[in-house]
Amino acid sequence: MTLQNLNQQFGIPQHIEFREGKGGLPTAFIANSFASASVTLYGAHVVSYVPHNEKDLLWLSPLSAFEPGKPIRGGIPVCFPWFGPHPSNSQLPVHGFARLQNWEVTHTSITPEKTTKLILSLQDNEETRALWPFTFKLDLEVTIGAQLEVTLVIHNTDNEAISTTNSLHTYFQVKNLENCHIGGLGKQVYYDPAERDSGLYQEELLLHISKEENRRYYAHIGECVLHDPDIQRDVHITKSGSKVTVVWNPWKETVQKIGDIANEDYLSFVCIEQANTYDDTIALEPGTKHALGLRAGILR
Ligand code: TA6
Repeated sequence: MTLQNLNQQFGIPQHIEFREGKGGLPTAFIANSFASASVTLYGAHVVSYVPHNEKDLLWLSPLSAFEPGKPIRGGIPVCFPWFGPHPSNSQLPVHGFARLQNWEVTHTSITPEKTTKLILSLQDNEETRALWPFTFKLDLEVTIGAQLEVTLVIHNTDNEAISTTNSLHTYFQVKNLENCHIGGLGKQVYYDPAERDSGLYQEELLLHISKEENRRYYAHIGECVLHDPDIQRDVHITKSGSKVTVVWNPWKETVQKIGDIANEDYLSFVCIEQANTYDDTIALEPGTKHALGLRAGILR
């Protein structure tokens, strides 16, 4: 659909407009009395969410590609139908194909609370069926208000049961990660892939990151709070439909192997991801669905 058609069918004056964004990608630009945000149709990728008078909650790498076939680095990548490397075929795209597909706009509206809602959808196609032989439909529902709300709804439209791991791989922006703490993960158990996913225990209440971390808290359903003292803000992050929370930062050595993150930028973000993986793999019978939700906002 052309940008003109998108605006005719789904544009809402003073709320949502479709324009070319970075790399010329068709992008939904949302602005209302609470915040502004942008979402690319490629990947259904929320690339920015800026509450009024605040800095962006999300981090977007200045070195990110914005071109079909490559994932966007930052914002909220949608990982589906597998999280991380494919379990048996390392040739297949890491974190699945959803972030590499063009999604369609299927709904826009103003809610009774005057927030703005956008739904992007993806159905199986020849390319996805070559990688994963099932029919499915995904809806990514994004609501922009005083908080950012994102829900990934996975519909099994196949005649067979499907099984998927997935995540909202959210990159939060911070001023300097060395000064930040994450609350809500104390006294929790986690796996670390570098330790062969052996179970580890976080004794301390606040997590302070001072090295590469890839913690998969596999029984965590509660809130996380990202404390950023340098900009005096606490970002509250809650979720639904997920029992796994992942905290990832590559730190100064591994970042040098990642082409689309500048070496010094590892201190500008931390990923706090809402995931379904390990024992929380989602099995869906034909005709059923699962919703994975994220809500993030600033409380002072
Ligand atoms: O969720 C953490 C993780 O799986 C890490 O292992 C790291 O590879 C990261 O995601 C980024 O993956 P990407 O494919 O976007 O480079």
